[in-house]
Amino acid sequence: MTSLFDIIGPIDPPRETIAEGAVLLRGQAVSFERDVLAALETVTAQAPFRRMTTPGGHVMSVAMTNCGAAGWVTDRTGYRYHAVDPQSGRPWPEMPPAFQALASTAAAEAGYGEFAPDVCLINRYEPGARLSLHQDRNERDFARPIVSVSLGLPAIFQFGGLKRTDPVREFALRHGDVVVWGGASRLCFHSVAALKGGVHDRFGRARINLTFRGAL
Ligand code: MD6
Ligand code: FE
Repeated sequence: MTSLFDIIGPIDPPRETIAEGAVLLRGQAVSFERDVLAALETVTAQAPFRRMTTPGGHVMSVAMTNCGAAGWVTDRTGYRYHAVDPQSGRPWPEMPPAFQALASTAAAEAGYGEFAPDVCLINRYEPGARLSLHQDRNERDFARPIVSVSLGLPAIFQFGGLKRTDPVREFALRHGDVVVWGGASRLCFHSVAALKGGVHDRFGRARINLTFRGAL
């Protein structure tokens, strides 16, 4: 028998603590969507998405760009934040006001007041793209949270512990969901499973993830 659950899909709580210091806010970005999409177009016109190379020599399946005072980059020499886009030789585009508003509103909602990010790393996943297990540890201090916004196609986010071998829990992140992540879980290992196919009505065959950081 078909239940209402089969028709409308899973019902998630609007707010879920996924680990100590990490909060998942369902749909938090939806009301910012129009302005964020317009700002994203401005940023990517100046600093297009590109697939970077890891220090180990692999070309990443996720395409990336940045805005803000610096950008996260990787090449054969390592991972780092850099004030200049290596592709254009110019500073990264400024952080759009709509991005700042979304990040600080979500951080405050999650209990991290006064969060003013200086960097936004923008990830684009097309079907098959994935992000392998990693920690975010290129930022100067780990006291500040990261605000992570999911737009477009859904993805499975895998969240582990402080050791690479710790078990992971999985969370479906859908359009508009925001994870605010800091405190005791700031250095937890995490990954994104290979994106499934599909078409989103505004973002097409892609998932866009914005991660706002205090990096400098
Ligand atoms: C993504 N996110 O969701 C990849 N890192 O596409 C991350 O790697 C990430 O969401 C640190 C904090 C939050 C994140
Ligand atoms: Fe990460």
